[in-house]
Amino acid sequence: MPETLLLETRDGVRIVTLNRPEVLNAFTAKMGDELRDALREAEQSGDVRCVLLTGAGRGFCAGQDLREHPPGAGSFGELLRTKYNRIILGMQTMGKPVLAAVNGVAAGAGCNLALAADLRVASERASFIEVFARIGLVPDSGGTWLLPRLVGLGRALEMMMLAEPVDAATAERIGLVNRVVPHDELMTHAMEWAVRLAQGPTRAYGLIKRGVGRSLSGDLRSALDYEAYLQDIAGATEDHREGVAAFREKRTPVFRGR
Ligand code: LHQ
Repeated sequence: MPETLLLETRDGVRIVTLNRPEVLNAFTAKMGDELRDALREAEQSGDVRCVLLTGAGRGFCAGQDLREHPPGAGSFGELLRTKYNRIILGMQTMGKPVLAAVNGVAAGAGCNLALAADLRVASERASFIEVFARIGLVPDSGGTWLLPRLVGLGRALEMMMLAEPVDAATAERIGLVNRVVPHDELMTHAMEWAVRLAQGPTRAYGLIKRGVGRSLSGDLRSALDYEAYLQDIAGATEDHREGVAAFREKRTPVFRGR
């Protein structure tokens, strides 16, 4: 049993709750290891077809626990390479959808953790802070790559340099989150999407992630080639056959993630 996370599986959704609410779920090395393991396990588990990441208490995640890793305590680069980077890549390369239910403040690496999810549903109490410059650091955990792609260069640099909180309504307006919902309804709304995704064509979702991830750093010709390659894989899945059969029979498809 992890010490810093709560894990639950419902309707094909693995709910991963960061659970250090007294410090707004700030990251320790232990939490980094446990989250990496939880993501790996979710990826491998046949019972899981969607991951939902959220935080306990009033915060989503306040980034690195500054008490555990004060200035001079060791190499930041090493900490990033061995903990954070693996989590971010684990989420982005997982062949299953990852949804973040952002319940409160998401700061520093915690903000970028939310950005590394495929979709974000936010409480109206959520806020996003690329807090790094406040303490003389640069955004890490994928922030420099993810944020400009989500909100554009100008807004990304504003968030990174001024390091001010972006409230939920603004986050929705600039495309930082997909939906904002009343705080008390956050998990209901997030689970609606998560269950829908868990019942979807999992292999196709994984291939969509690969295609979009690759296209962001290539040209149109390469994207077209890669789409053709991915479509051969998707076209050979059981879910594709089921989708077409359901269309012909005028019924709802039953996808099995195969
Ligand atoms: C915390 C933390 C925290 C410990 C709140 N640590 N206790 C990666 C690798 C290598 C090196 C460095 O960095 C990284 C990535 C990073 O993430 S760097 C960025 C680290 N994070 C921050 O700088 C954020 C620090 N926190 C804040 O600025 C505020 O707490 C925010 C704006 C998140 C929320 O403000 P409030 O809502 O006013 O809450 P609060 O400040 O009162 O926090 C509540 C408690 O949580 C408080 O404890 P206390 O015992 O006083 O009640 C805070 O000390 C604690 N806490 N963040 N990162």
